[in-house]
Amino acid sequence: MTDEVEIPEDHPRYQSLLTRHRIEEGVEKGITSKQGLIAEGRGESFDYLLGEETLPSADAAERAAAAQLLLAEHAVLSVNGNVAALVPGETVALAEATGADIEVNLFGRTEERMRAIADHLREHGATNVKGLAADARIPGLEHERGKVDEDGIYDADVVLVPLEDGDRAEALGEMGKTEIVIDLNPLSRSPRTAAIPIIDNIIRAVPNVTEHARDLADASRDELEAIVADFDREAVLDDAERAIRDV
Ligand code: PTJ
Repeated sequence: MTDEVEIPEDHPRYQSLLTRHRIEEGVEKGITSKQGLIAEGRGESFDYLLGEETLPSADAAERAAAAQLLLAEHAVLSVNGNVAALVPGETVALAEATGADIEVNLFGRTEERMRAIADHLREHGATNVKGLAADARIPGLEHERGKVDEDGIYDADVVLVPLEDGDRAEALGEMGKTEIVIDLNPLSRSPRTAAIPIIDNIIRAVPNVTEHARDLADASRDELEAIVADFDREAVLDDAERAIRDV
């Protein structure tokens, strides 16, 4: 157990320290992998360069993501050890706002971590957590990493894959899924292969996609399709890269 850390809310890097603390707790609870700590450090450095705020271009991506999730026949939100530690309740809220399923899908899959994450999500209000059946495979990925549920990610037409490694993002893309990727690094392979890349911290991105989904709840299919059609993925990637270069 770590000592309980009291982070004063007026600390200039409050959000970043809180995020770090949640990841640390995730590791202690057996939810987050040690590699997840490294991923967090990488993400933090990009967030710092992006000004630790949602760029207007990322907000546009978050609105397009909401529209795409609402249009989906079967949307699935993929949850790994970092996502579970950082935004468990927020992920449940997004699933409720869009009618999406939640599936635990791990890079470093072990049955213990799968169970710990599913329990953690249930504690945060999830009623149906997929990923434990593991009765289907993502083609092209070796055994453990490729395990998915047949009635979950395997069947989905739209998948939200936050903080994903490039191989799996590519393999899911090759299965014909429409991918929404959340990743702070605009140069990373996963957002570069996504139909909708969201270059933002997951802590800000998931609640904002939910807010857009609630706002679009009564929109017609035509309106939702227009939002997706007008979305410019290249502009989002270029804008984030420019923001980092112009720091
Ligand atoms: O829980 P598991 O076993 O599925 O493992 C998950 C990790 C994240 C360890 C695994 O997928 C991995 O190794 O990922 P990578 O290749 O390190 O990529 C993680 C990406 O997420 C990097 O590009 C980071 O910049 C980005 N990232 C890290 N923290 C955040 C983030 N993006 C958005 N919000 C964050 N808070």
